[in-house]
Amino acid sequence: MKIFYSKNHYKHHPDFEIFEGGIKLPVFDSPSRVDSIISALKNTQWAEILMPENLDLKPILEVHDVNYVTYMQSAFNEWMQQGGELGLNYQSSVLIPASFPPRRSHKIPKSLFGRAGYYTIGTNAPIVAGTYQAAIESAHCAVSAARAVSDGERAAFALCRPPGHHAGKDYCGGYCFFNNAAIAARWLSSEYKTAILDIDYHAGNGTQDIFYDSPDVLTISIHADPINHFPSFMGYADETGEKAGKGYHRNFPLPAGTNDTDYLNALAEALLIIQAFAPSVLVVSVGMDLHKDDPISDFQITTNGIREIGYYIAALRLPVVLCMEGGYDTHTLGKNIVTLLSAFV
Ligand code: OKP
Ligand code: ZN
Repeated sequence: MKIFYSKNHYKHHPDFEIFEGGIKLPVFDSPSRVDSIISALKNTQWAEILMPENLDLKPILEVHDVNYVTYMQSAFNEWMQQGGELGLNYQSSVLIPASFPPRRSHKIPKSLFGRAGYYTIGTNAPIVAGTYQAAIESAHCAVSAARAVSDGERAAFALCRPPGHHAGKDYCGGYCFFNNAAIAARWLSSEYKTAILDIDYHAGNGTQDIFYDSPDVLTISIHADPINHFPSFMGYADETGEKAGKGYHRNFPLPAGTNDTDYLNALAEALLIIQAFAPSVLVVSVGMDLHKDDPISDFQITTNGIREIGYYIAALRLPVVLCMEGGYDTHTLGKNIVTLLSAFV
């Protein structure tokens, strides 16, 4: 199986993020997550590890607002120009906004932190010097995997970091900057009927938002009930799309303690909806934070459950583009990814 990954993900390495209560914690989305996955993949007979194509901004601008992309490109350097006066250091500085727009406000202020607040949904998307480059190449991994599948591969894996499914057309949040899976799906959808299935533990609010009024791409997310978990404001069962997109989005919020059987029941229902839509290609947002050992999650899913999830999805017999999202237990992450991907080998 073709695996696309860029070493430049290392350039996105903020030292901390800010949790509820103002608690400053080391980032969960650490570069070592990718090390865990790469070393497990290297121990298989089937992983062919490749660099992403350089596709510049074109496929990204099919999903993201140009002013948001420009903001992402210049934000850190602008912060250094301002922060430099405060004696901050280029290597250790982090851009995190502290003011967010009131609902329905569409004024985009000129100031850096006005824009930062406008383009960010929370404190969990810290921007450092290498974030933009890492995020661009992460999106290129997704499009490269989409192209491999379009060229006839049964499945391809985009080892995206930073992840993408919380990023909307014009916002970052929840460790995500560009929505890799949405970019891959948009790229595919010009030629193929495309569906997205998001199995990350967190609701894929960005993906939901991007395709919410569109019937072209069916989007389904199975996740922890947002009543208790990030992203809090989206991911509820009654959100099913709007306008022409009505009926083309579905959420499956699941309770704390969800086990293999509970999860597979929800997945089976989701897969029936996908079959009824009859896509010719499937994009999967793969978050391994649904595993029982994940440090920020409360599902009880085992590695065997993950193997079953792979079999269930593979049984659709559709070409599949898998994009990495979350998963923060570096001890089990590599093994779980290899277990999931094995279903498509
Ligand atoms: C990104 B992905 C918990 C705050 C956690 C950020 C979670 C981002 C998850 N109190 N906030 O979907 O794995
Ligand atoms: Zn997640």
